[in-house]
Amino acid sequence: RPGWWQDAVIYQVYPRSFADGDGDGVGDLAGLLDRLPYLASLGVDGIWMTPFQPSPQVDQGYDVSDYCGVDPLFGTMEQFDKLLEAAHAMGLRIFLDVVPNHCSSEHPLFQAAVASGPGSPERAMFHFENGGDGGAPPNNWQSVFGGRAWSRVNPGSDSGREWYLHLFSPEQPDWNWRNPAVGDYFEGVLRFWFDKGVDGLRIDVAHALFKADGLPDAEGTDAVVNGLRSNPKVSDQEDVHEVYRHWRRIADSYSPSRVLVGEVNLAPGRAARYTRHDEMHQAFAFAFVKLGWDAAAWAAVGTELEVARRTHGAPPTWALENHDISRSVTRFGGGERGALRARAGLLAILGLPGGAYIYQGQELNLPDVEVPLHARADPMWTRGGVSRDGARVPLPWTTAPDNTYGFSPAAAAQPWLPTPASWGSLSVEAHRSDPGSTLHLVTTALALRKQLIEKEIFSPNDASAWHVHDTGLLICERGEQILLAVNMGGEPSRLPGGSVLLASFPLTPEGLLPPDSAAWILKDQP
Ligand code: TEU
Repeated sequence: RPGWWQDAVIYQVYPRSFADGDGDGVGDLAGLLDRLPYLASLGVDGIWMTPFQPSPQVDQGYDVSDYCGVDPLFGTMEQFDKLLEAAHAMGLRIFLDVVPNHCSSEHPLFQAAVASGPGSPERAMFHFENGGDGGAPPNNWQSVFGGRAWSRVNPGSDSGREWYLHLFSPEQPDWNWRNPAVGDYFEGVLRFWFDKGVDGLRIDVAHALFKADGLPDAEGTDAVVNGLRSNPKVSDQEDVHEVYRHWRRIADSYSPSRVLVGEVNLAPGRAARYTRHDEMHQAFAFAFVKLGWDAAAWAAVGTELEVARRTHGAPPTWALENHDISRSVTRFGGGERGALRARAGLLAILGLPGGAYIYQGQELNLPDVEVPLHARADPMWTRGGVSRDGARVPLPWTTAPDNTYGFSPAAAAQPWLPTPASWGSLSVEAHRSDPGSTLHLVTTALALRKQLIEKEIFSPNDASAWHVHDTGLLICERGEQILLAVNMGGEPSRLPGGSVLLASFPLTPEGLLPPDSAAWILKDQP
């Protein structure tokens, strides 16, 4: 179907926490292959896999040392080929993560850059700069994970005035995109995976590849608050768009159905510029991903996204969760109420016009886990920031009272992050046996969504108009025929006229929408 991605639903797989095939406590390709039928039965259009390429795993694979391989921790290239074939046979598309802003400090090109010294072609592929007097770094930029964005090349040596740039941890040196050799290198990476038949690529920190010319200091507080979003010197530089125009031509040269989706962590108006007709196909609606349970904020951001859509043409790409943020159950207040809200929020985004991404475990309404300090693995935490581990705990598949809950084949295995005692009751098995579960709601919503798309009641280019009623009822009018309602107020709420197609929680006997619930409504036709 032309433009299939515009209203596709993609399921994000975080391989190390999805399913463990070999029993070492870390998820892998074999585990994922085994569980593909589960993903097909959900009714999603495809999956996005976060990195499984060879990596020292300092940032759980976002420190890549070989862009065209498979880390033995996750399996082999033969297994990947098999996975791709099996997914395609089930009608599931496969998206992979490409990390073009930085690599691992163990990447052969960075190793060669360090070994070869100033002036070498390898050095020119990264940002090596001389610092100032008295051990001052080249500028005042801060790393997203905390501390400065520069590390010494030879900390021990007296002549060591040289530094290299890393927006994330020191083990993740930034590529220098002003050097065309870097573009050539990544063109090879794109072609490698597209040649294999991969359907889409998710582009990590897509807005940050180019740094301001001359690497000037950031002004005022820009440098010290979270490096990326707020430091205009390292983000959203105009030159980056030429890269995506080029990548779009590469994707199109394979087929008009190959997709690029950007992790563009910018305000809606700026992020939408990355999805102009000749650039990427999608960019996550980040402004939305960060929202709490707040009707006015949803309406304001929804309206901004609608303005951006009208200006740049591409429908938004909705998500409420990913592996970097607190899970929606927890963000929306936690406990029973957080669970109701997360389920309502998910139903709402699945009804909005555009594409949607579901993060693994969202269909099980998993909350954040309070991971014990000694078990935390996130480099953001190690370097003084918040821990993202709580949203990365291995999925519970069964109610088996061991510590893996069906994640690992061996009951004795220790999952790489410990699972809490509540995990069994949140497992796929538990959801399957409960007709009112979130898993059933998601499956029903995805099937209904497909029907509404077929009947052209849902079109990805539908306009949306957002309102908040005094009662805290959020309404999104979608196109001509649909209303999406989310009750973010404290009382059961009357709904605008129409028939309720699907609700996240049963209506009251009076036909009111209970608090913390959402509904898809087909308007009464005049
Ligand atoms: O995330 C980019 C990014 O901006 C995040 O680090 C974000 O600022 C942070 O998680 C706070 O929410 C991508 C990946 O999704 C993330 O897992 C990686 O750690 C990061 O890039 C570096 O590759």
